[in-house]
Amino acid sequence: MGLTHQTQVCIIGAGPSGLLLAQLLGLAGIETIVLDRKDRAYIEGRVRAGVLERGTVDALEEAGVADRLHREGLPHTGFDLAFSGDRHRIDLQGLTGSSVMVYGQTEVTKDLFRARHDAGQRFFFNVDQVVPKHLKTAQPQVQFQCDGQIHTIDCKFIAGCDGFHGVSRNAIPQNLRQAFERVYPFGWLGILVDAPPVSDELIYANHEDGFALASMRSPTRSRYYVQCDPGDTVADWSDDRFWNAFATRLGEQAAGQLQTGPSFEKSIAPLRSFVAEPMQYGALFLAGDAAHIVPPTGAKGLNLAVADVRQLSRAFIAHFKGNDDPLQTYSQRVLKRVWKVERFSWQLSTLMHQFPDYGPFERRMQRAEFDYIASSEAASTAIAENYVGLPLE
Ligand code: RFL
Ligand code: PHB
Repeated sequence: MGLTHQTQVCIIGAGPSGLLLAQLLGLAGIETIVLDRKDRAYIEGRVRAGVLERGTVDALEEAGVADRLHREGLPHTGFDLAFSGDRHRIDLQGLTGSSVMVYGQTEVTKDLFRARHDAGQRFFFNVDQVVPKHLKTAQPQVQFQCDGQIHTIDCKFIAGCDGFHGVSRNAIPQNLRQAFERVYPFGWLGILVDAPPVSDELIYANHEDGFALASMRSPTRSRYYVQCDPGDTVADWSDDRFWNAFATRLGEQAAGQLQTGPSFEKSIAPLRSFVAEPMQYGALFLAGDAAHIVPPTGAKGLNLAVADVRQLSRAFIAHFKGNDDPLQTYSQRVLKRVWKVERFSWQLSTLMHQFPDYGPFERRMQRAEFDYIASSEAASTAIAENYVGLPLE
C-alpha cells in the first residue's frame, strides 16, 4: 500500500527549469508538486551557468525572483574573442541594443527555492525509481519511492524537467522519439577562485594549446575554464598546472593582469550537443536539459531551459483557461528555437576549440573566421544577436 497525492501538474526535477515552472504556475494559481532525486542543499551548490540573457532576466522578473539579481548581478555590454593572443571585442550593446547579466545559476536556484518555500510548495526530495505512467490517458500518474515508501501522484500533466540524465525523456516510446547528438572530443575544466576577474568582461580564447574562458561571479570571485582531454579527472589538474595553462592560453596582454589563488571548486564537464524530438508525448512535456544539451561555449543551456519554461507555463495557463492550442503546438514551436541555439553553440564551439583531428588547413580556417568576424560588423552582429538571445518564437 502506497501513498497517493493529487495535483494539477507534477514536475519532475527541481533544477532551474522545474523550479521556475512551479513558480510561474503558482503565480497563476495552478497547483504543482516538485520531485527531485537530490536534496535542496545539493542542488543549490551545483556550480554551472553564469550568463543570463535579457529574456531570462525578464522571465525571472515575471516570476517575482529578480530583486537580488538586479542588486548583485553584473550587467555586461560586451565580451572578447581572442585568437592566439589577438583580441576582438563583441560590442553587444552597440550591435544589438541589448546586454547580458552575469549572475550564477547557484544564485538563480537559491532565489527560486526561497520563493517556492515561501509559497508553501510541495516538494519531495531524495526520490528514487521515478516512473511517469498512463501518459496517453486522462489519468496520468507519477510513481516514485521516497523514505522507503511508494508514492503515486495523480495529475493532469507531467513536466519532465529532470535534466539530461533524467527518466522523463525515455518515457516517450522509443519508436516515437529521435535523438540527435554530437559528443566533442574534449571537456572543460572549471575552477572558482576568490580573486578579482582578470578582465571586466568575459574573454573566450582559442590558443594552439586549447580553449580558455575567463568569466566571473562577482568583482572578487572569478570563474575560469580551460579545455581538457575528455578522459581527464580533476586529480590530473593541480592549481599550478591550471594557472600555467590558463595564462598561456589567454595571451600575454590579459595574463599580465591575472591574479591567481587557491581554487575552491574544480570540476570537469563533457561537451555535447543533443536534441530529443518531440518534446511532448500525451500528458508529458519536456523542458530544459531533459530535452536538449548545448556545449557551454555560448552560455546558452540555462537560457534555453528558461525559454522552454516560459512557453510551457503559458501553454499550461492557457489550457486551464480553456485554450488548448498552445499546448498542442508546444513541441514544434520550441524546437525551432532550440535548433537555432544548438547551431550557434556548435558554431562558436567549433571556432574556439582545438580539435585533435584538425590539421593546418582547419586551423587556417578557424583563423580566417576569427579575422572575418573581427573585420566585419555584419559577422560580429550575427554573434552578438545570438549571444544576447534570440526572440521567443
Ligand atoms: P538540471 O539543472 O540538470 O536540473 C535537473 C534536475 O532534475 C533532477 N533529476 C531528477 N529528479 C527526479 N527524478 C529523476 N529521475 C531525476 N533525474 C534528475 C536533478 O537532480 C536536477 O536537480 O536541468 P534544467 O533545470 O533543465 O537546467 C539546465 C541548466 O542547468 C543547464 O542548461 C546549464 O547549467 C548549462 N550551462 C550554462 N547555461 C547557460 O545558460 N549559461 C552558462 O553560462 C552555462 N554554463 C552550463 C555552464 C553547464 C555546465 N555544466 C557543468 C554542464 C557551464 C557548465 C560547466
Ligand atoms: C560561466 O561563467 O560559468 C560561463 C560563462 C560563459 C560561458 C559558459 C560558462 O559561455
